[in-house]
Amino acid sequence: MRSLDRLFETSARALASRTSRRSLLAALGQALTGAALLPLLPIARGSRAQAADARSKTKGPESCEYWKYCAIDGYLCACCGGTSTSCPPGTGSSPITWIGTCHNPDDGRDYIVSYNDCCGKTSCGNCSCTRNEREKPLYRPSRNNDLNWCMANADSNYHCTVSVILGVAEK
Ligand code: ABN
Repeated sequence: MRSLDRLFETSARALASRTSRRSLLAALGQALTGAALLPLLPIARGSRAQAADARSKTKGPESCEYWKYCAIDGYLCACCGGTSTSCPPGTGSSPITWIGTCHNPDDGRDYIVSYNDCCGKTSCGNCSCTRNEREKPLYRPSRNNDLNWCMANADSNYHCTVSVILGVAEK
């Protein structure tokens, strides 16, 4: 047991003679700085960016849950070769439309949105989306959106619907 004590004492003294207080403080400082910088490593930021990307895909222009579609009734043009604001090639926008007011959760504002039908081809059939917020039943025809807004076009075939922001709704 005494020889074990002596062994530890000798090695502790040898280490103390080789290590200064300054080098001990420097090592401690490096360890603390490293720990503080850990959350900034790209791995952490990458995983957060991936989660945001996945969220935007489920609630983006090809999803019926997208905020701009709150009063839509039709096929989403974003799933039919167009975008949420432009008609697919070979179709034209209806001049008469349905108007809604939708809340944008990203900036907390309400926007006036026009739902134009795209006309000139038969029904697209992709991404059917019927939300119709604040719509009234069919017996109030002027407040009902279950209409083919292509009725005034030369080719009244309905293909899909776009949603165009007209402005911010004033309170
Ligand atoms: N506004 C889209 C639509 C077209 C035809 C019939 C009902 C709704």
